Amino acid sequence: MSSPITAAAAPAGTAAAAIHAIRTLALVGPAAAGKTSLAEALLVKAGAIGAPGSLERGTTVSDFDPLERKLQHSLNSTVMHLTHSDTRIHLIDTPGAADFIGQSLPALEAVETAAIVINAATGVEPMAVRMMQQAAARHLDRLIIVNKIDAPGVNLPGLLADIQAAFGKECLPLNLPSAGAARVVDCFYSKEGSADFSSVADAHRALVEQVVEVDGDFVERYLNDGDIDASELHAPLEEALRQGHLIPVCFVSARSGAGIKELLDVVVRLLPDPTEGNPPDFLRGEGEAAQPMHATPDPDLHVLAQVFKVTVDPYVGKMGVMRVHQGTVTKDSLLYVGDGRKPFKVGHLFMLQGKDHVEVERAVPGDICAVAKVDALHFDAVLHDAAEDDHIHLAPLDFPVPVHGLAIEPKRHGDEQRMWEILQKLVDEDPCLKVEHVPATNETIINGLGDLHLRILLDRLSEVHRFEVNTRPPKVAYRETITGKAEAQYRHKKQSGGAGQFGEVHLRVAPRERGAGFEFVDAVKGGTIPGQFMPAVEKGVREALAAGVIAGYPVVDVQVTVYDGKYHTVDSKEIAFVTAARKAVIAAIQEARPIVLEPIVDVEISAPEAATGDITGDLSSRRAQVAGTDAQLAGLMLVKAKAPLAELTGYQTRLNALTSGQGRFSLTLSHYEPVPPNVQAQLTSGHQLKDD
Ligand SMILES: Nc1nc2c(ncn2[C@@H]2O[C@H](COP(=O)(O)OP(=O)(O)O)[C@@H](O)[C@H]2O)c(=O)[nH]1
Ligand SMILES: [Mg+2]
Repeated sequence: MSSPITAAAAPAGTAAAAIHAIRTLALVGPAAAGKTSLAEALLVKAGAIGAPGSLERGTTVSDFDPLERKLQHSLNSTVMHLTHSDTRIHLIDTPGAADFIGQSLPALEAVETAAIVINAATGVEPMAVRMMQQAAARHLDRLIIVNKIDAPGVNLPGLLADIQAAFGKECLPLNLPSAGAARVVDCFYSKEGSADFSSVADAHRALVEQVVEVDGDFVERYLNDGDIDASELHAPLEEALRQGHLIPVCFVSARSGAGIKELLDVVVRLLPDPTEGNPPDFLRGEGEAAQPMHATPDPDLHVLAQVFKVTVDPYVGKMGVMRVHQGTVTKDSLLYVGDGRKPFKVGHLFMLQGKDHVEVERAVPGDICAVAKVDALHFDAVLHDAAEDDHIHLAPLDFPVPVHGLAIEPKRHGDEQRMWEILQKLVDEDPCLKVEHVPATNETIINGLGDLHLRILLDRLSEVHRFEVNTRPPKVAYRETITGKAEAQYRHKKQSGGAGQFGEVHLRVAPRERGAGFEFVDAVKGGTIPGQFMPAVEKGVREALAAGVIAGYPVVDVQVTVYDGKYHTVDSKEIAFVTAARKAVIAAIQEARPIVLEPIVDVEISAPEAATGDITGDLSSRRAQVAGTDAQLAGLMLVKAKAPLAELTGYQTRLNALTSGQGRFSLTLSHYEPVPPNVQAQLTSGHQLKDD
């Protein structure tokens, strides 16, 4: 079946040649590896900016946000571009802290190559491992950049061995540090030169042998001739990168400038253009029925672009940053947002240089550009110019589920609506932030990935939006259930003036399996409650269960069987049966050995090995069951446990104290369990049923 997206549309143009002169690169990896500094060094070397800015003064192209300046940390991804050897390079700098992975992961949707930046001074860190895995899962070409080779006391040969141990033997240097890391020497095109360790000849041979392996003909030639000139290896090299059969390693110092020019050359000469990477996994259709679909990096086809970043500025409005995968976007383009029925006109098209916008005429496949003031834009939206094409989307990213909750309310009464609107904007910018209203506890909860994540959100509320809020730990979403069976009946009878109210309900309650939910059974025989009143009976039962009986939390996992009752031809009204059913079920539950259930979560704590004993000891005092510990890279230990969520209020503060701020943890809901008797006594004491 031919679709308008894949059928040729616009007349053939000349932009095709331009596509081969585009490269896209995301700088990912741990915080403080020097990604932002590296981006700045690359921009300066290529002449895109005059002089390097200063991280300390907040004048770098990336890290321009006032909060980034205050914290000296990237919090957002930043899009930049430069030109080197007539090739346009789109660069995305990303934050390294795990709490901001909602900003760094989407960068992988916009590029052919993920550059994992490793800090030579601290070695292979967990974030490098995580991003390496995520990039592999997206079938991206991968490049390792070892930064800070100038730093005192670094052991670069040891680090290279660690990199190969962590990511495989396919991690091979394209260049080697030389002259005491003052510069680097190429070992792909050349076979000689002197390096600080290893040898250029050995590194060259290792590279060529790895590259030819993807093509039998080249293997044969190599075996016959003993060498193949690097200039002939372009095609197999691209293939090796696509297959992950080669992960090149480059050495640089963003500070001294060593290896920066060489890195630009590598990007232009060896990294894939938009036609040479693995095509992104687009899907067409919904759910199970979705079919894989290929975007073709051809400027003359219909437009297919994907929004991987949204910013909502209080003054400029909503801006969507997109990667063009197919077709050509111009200021005159009419683009549909996903399944939307009304296209918007692009109007102004920008390329970004950090916070600065440069207006451009067109963007072709491989380009990263932005449109502003389009409210319908949202993270992950696919933009296209064929009205008939529906449900095109990229395979979703593997975002962690945010469960660090904080209850939030406006300082000023009556500002609830405005708070909700501002929160919605912040949530729009970060796929790992969620805001929800929890009816069970009547709270607005913001959920993020960690303490820092939420702290930044609150800073933004007050500093950017000038909105003051109160926060507190969210109430724990306890539940109630029963452990025995019971029966009860209730007659509701009221005589007021002329018409009366009459309804009588007899029912039984029985426990159901945990997680089985609520079941309502109508076992009335002989019309003692006429069928027309059964919905009212069920409504009364549901109302009572939702409001809770012994502690004010929803009652779950019960079966309620209504088996008898009485009615009155004149005075029976729906409202009478609602009330009778509510009172009957409350009475029955009170007799059925009711208990309170609490959420139990799976906790995973990553912390320095030395703190393991303190952490497990502390967990035990929180009624947790430690399930095990796993050694991780770089002296870290992963502790897994199951714990009552109620015991983890403010846990990050405690973990910080136990690990000098090094510990991180994540939570996921496991199941519900009865609370211990003393906790139950606490939760039920003073609870009063609402009477009417
Ligand atoms: N010695 C040395 N320090 C560097 C280098 N690159 C960055 N830094 C420093 O490392 C720290 C973190 O840099 P930054 O660019 O913010 O790292 P990011 O978190 O990965 O973006 C800053 O203090 C930089 O000055 C380098 O090549 N050598
Ligand atoms: Mg940074």
